[in-house]
Amino acid sequence: MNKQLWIVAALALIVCAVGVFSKPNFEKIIPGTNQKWRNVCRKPVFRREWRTLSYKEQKAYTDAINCLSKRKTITHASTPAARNRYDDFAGTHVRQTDGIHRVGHFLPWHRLMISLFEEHLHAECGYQGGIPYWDWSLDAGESKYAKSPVFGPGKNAFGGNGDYLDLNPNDTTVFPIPGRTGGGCVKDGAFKDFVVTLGPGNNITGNPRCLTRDLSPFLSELLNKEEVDKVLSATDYFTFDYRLQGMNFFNTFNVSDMGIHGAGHFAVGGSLGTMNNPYSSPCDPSFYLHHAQIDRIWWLWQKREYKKRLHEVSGPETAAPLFGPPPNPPAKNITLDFPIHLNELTSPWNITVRDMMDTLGGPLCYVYL
Ligand SMILES: *[C@@H]1O[C@H](CO)[C@@H](O)[C@H](O)[C@H]1NC(C)=O
Ligand SMILES: *[C@@H]1O[C@H](CO)[C@@H](O)[C@H](O)[C@H]1NC(C)=O
Ligand SMILES: *[C@@H]1O[C@H](CO)[C@@H](O)[C@H](O)[C@H]1NC(C)=O
Ligand SMILES: *[C@@H]1O[C@H](CO)[C@@H](O)[C@H](O)[C@H]1NC(C)=O
Ligand SMILES: [Cu+2]
Repeated sequence: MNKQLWIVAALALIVCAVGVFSKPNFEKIIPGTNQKWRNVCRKPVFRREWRTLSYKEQKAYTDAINCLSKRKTITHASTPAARNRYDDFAGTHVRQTDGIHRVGHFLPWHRLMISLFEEHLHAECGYQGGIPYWDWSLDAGESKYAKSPVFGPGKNAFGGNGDYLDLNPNDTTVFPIPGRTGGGCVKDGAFKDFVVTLGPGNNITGNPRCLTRDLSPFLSELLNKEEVDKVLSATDYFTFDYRLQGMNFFNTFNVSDMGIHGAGHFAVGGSLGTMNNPYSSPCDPSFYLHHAQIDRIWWLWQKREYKKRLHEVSGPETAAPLFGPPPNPPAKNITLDFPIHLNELTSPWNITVRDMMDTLGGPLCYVYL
C-alpha cells in the first residue's frame, strides 16, 4: 500500500475508534442486522459507583434526569397522562409490571430499560457518563444506611427521607415494613420539586403528587455483602435469579425472604415511599441507581463463568398468581429467543433476551467499574 492510502486508513481507524460507535446506539444497531451487532462496541461507557463520582459528575447526572423530565413525551397515545420523556419510562414500567417481574426475563428487561434510559440521557440531554450504580452493600446497616451519600441534600444528590407519618392500620393496601422511619415528601436534593404523576400502582390516569421516601435502615441489613454473596454463589441462572428476585417471598410473605432486589426497593420506599411500588417505583429517580446495581450483580455473576453465562437464562415465562396455587402445569422457562420490548420506546425494533446478554455486544456497550 502506498503512503497516502496508509494515512487514509489510519485516519479512518482513528475516527471509528474515537467517535462513530463510541456510545450504545439502539437506533443504528438494533433493527434486523443481528450478525453485525457484535464487535461494534469499541469504547464502552463506564458505569461507576455513586460515591466515586465527583460533585460535578454527580450533578451532571441529576441535572440530566431533571432535563429528561422536560423533554417531550413519545408515549402520549397510549399513556395520555405521561408529560415527558422521564414519564415515558416510568409509564412503560407501570404498564408492563405484571409481565416483567417474578419471571425469567426480569433481568434482561430491566437491563434494556436502564440502558435505553441512559441512551436517552445522552441523546436528549447531552449527558456524557454512564448511569451510576449504588452499591448499597456499602451502606447496609441500621446505623449507616440513612447517611448514604446517595441521600445527600445538595443539587448533586437524591435527597433524603420524608417526615415520619403513622400508618393507618385500617388501610389493607399498605404493607407494613419493619423499621420504617418516614413516609412524607422528599424535602431536599435535586428532586425536591419533582412531580410524580403516574401511578400509584397500575393507575396511569395521572395523579400529580410529591416524591416520597420512607427509609428503613433496619431492612437495609438485607442488602449487606453476605446477602449479595449468597446470590452470586448460585451456580445456575434459575437459582441466581430466584434468589436475587426473592421469589420465595411470594410463598411466605416473610420480609426476610424478599431478596436484594426487593430489599433495595423497600429499604428506600418503606410502606409509603414512591420506591416501594412494584408498578410505579421508577417515578423515584433512585430506581435507576438501584437497578444499575442489580444489573451489575448479574454482570458480576456472568463474569465468573463468562463463556457459559453469556448464553444462560431460565425462569418462568409468566409470573404465578400473587395469591393462590402455582399454575399447573408450571410456566415454561424462557429461552434466549424470548421477545422483550418497551412499548413505544423500542418500536419498531425486535429485541429478544439474547440481545441483552452481553453488555459489550449487540446494542449494548458498557461495563461496570
Ligand atoms: C379503623 O377502624 C376502626 C373500626 O372501624 C375505627 O374505629 C378507627 O377509627 C379506624 N382508624 C383509623 C385510623 O381510621
Ligand atoms: C386512578 O386515578 C384517578 C385520578 O386520581 C382516579 O379518579 C381513578 O379512580 C383511579 N383509578 C383506579 C382504577 O383506581
Ligand atoms: C422469617 O424468616 C426468618 C429467616 O428465615 C425466620 O427467622 C423467621 O422466623 C421467619 N418469620 C416468620 C414469621 O415465619
Ligand atoms: C425451569 O428450570 C428449572 C431449573 O433448571 C427447573 O427446575 C424447572 O423444572 C424448569 N421448569 C419447567 C416448567 O420446565
Ligand atoms: Cu421493575
